[in-house]
Amino acid sequence: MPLRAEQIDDYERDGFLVLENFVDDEACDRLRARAEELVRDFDPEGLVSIFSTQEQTRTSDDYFLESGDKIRFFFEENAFHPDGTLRQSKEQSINKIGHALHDLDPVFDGFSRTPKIKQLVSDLGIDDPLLLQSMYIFKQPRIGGEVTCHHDATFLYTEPLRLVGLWFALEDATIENGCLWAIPGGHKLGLKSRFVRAEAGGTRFEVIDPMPWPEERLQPLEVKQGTMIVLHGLLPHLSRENRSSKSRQAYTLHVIDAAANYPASNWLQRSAELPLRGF
Ligand SMILES: O=C(O)CCC(=O)C(=O)O
Repeated sequence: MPLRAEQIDDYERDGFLVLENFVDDEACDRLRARAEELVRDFDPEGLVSIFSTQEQTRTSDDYFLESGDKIRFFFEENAFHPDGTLRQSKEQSINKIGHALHDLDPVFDGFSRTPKIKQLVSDLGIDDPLLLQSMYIFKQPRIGGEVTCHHDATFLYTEPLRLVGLWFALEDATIENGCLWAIPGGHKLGLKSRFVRAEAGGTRFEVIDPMPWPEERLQPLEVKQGTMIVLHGLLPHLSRENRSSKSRQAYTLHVIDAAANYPASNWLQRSAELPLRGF
């Protein structure tokens, strides 16, 4: 069903849209089960690539930089004891899987490429969509890390900016287990920074506007499983730590418009073997 005019107005005013019951429980369960299988089959031997948006330089290793067209696993920052052993089971230590699940895994492909999502993206004015990035985010019980305030355009910049983030709640998301928070209307504040590949290797932030985010304007987006939150590429949002005993699993998909330029300086790049595709 196409978006109603008032929903498009809300999206343009607030920079986000909360669509309850967008996916059914069966689809959520299927995706959760597939993620569980992928983690079960993942052998972490020799790999300690810890993801934290607080300290991006740490992740500027090849494993992260080459993950744009792969299925790769990133640990929670607090997953390890000082001696390098895991605090919790492997299954409860992974922060996220990224960044090409939607192109490389049939179950994720099927979840991501539906007529309903295609219609929604078209309603939001993305005429020639390309599915750029996917992430499965676990927000693990007790050690689920904070994602500091940012907008997605910092990481997935296009000229002009044509970026939509789709965030699917695969479990109920509450303040307690680390739901999203967003600044309504904050997408009108303009681009703050870009996360780019550094000339000397690795990555760096290119700061455009050093003003801090008006975090006092953040509002929690507590949602039920099956809800999809649409995020404008410039919308400031975050999620806090999860200290609760429940995970808060979510799947995100980022869509750009083929008509916009995707700079070679963006951190996330694809090899010629796996070009971006639409729906
Ligand atoms: O799911 C989360 O905790 C944060 C996700 C997020 O901010 C993003 O994907 O940009």
